[in-house]
Amino acid sequence: MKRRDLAFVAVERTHVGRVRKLNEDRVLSRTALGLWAVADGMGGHQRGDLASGMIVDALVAIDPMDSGFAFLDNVQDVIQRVNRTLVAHARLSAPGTVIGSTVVVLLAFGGHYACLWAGDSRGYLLRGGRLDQITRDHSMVQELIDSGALNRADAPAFGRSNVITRAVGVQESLALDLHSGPIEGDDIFLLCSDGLTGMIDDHGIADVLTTSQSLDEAADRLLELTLAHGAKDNVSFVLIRADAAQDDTLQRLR
Ligand SMILES: [Mn+2]
Repeated sequence: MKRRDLAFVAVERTHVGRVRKLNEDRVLSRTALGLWAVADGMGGHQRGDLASGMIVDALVAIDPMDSGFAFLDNVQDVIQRVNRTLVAHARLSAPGTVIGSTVVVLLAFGGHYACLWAGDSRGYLLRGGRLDQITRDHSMVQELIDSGALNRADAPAFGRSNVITRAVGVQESLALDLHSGPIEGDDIFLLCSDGLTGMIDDHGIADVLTTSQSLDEAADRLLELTLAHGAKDNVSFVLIRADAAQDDTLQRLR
């Protein structure tokens, strides 16, 4: 079997939006390492940008690993360490202080991906023209949908759409969810904060991704569309495309 090498291209955008004064979202793009992330500091909480910034800073410091397992382990450790630091920090602050952030991370290693998350920042995969959400929100809305108390169709109109049930920095023990699988050539991954998905539905996102000529164009259009819809929240995302190297290119390189 021929070995297919993958190369990645990524673009990212982060914008304060049209209503908020502070951008508490942070994005990370370390394409050479195969590591990308979006963190959304929790609005309404004190120092949300501190929490999202700490997550990204910790991921910036990760060294290359020689196995996918070690890589994933390391990323999980780093986020758990930030969680402990934030929880300890909050304890030293005024009672009731929470310094939290959502996180969604994508790792690529040896032709496989792993997506880790906590909260309602999402990961999507566009493959063969079809967009699938590869994360599951840790939110009140998602829990109500899962329990059958709320129809998915009614979810956008549901008032407490911003209430999340899991985040980094909120509880002593943090469970990060994980979704993983093989990467195929032309796969496009999207990591985003809820400032994007709160303004554009999955069909709208898929339409932009499937009709843009480049990742840059897709990113520009996603941001423009979000702003045109009112951008009530900070909006941040990373688009990552996997390109399969051509066999003849590999031949020449060898
Ligand atoms: Mn948000």
